[in-house]
Amino acid sequence: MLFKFPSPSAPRETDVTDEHLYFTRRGLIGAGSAAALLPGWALPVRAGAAGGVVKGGIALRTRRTRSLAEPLTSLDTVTHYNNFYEFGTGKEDPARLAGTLRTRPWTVRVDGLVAKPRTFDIDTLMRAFPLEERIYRHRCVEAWSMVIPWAGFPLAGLLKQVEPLSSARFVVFETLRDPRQMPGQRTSVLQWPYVEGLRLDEAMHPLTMLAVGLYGQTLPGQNGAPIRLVVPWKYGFKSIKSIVHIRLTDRQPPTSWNRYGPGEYGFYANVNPSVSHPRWSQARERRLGDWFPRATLPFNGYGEEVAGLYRGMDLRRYY
Ligand SMILES: Nc1nc2c(c(=O)[nH]1)N[C@H]1C(S)=C(S)[C@@H](COP(=O)(O)O)O[C@H]1N2
Ligand SMILES: [Mo]
Repeated sequence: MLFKFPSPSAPRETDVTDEHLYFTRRGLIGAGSAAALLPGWALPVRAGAAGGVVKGGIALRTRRTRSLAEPLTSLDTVTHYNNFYEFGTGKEDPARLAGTLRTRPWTVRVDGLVAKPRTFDIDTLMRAFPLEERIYRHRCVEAWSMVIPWAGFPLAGLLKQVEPLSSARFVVFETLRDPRQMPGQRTSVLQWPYVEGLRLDEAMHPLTMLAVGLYGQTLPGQNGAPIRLVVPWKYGFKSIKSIVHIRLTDRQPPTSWNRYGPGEYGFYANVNPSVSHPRWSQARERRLGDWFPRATLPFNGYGEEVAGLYRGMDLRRYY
């Protein structure tokens, strides 16, 4: 499927809220209306953003289980302002270059300290777990943020199926490594494959999800097709894309950005306005599409649900 977007000069609908707009228009997605996907009020962040395409999107059946009373970031921004170093270090590189990523066939191996290691086919996974739509804040360590309607399922459901052993304490995630499909892997800007990790209790938390879609469609390549992690109270770099391997272990694993800059990017990476990055403050952020910065919230606003995971820990030390 190929979507073309209306130009930014198309009429804006400021008389309805974003959610209302999205969810009423959503009904039109099945009918193939491109306009159905674009909140018309959103300010483009790209100069002269005259449209763009998302290739290969397929409408997903989801049940909305979590919402936010904040405007959504436009689909155009969500799919054209990305970090995915396998496809270049520029924000617009992934949208341009991720077309070479082949997402079928695709399997996710889940093994390590589990009673029942398994290899899941992506289509089996998408059928096995009821897909939920969850609107989450998404906050990059670079101090920009978005609000995204993800489609996916809790990671806990998948982990329960493989039966973690009592010795398992951490979960390791790995992105596909294939320099033929991922041109950025022909450079050594990061060590490949991209790896990430969570403590097992963080991985089992009900907010932690594996996303297979956004805006009611399957994930575009640039956003981590066909399956990526979403941990809304952590900086965006924890949300590893295009996952092929999940492994349970008893030791805190290395992570790509921590390897790259141990003094700059910690293992925990919880959004924390009071712990600055060594080169810039984390107290504020710019919501893409907004003019003015806003205050960053502890745990990205999810503190009520997740602060208990870190009780008694010095979050300046475990950043
Ligand atoms: N495999 C892989 N996953 C990745 C990255 C990457 O370079 N490679 N970048 C991370 C960073 S820094 C961010 S902010 C988010 C961006 O997700 P988005 O492009 O969908 O907004 O993806 C994360 N996941
Ligand atoms: Mo990021």
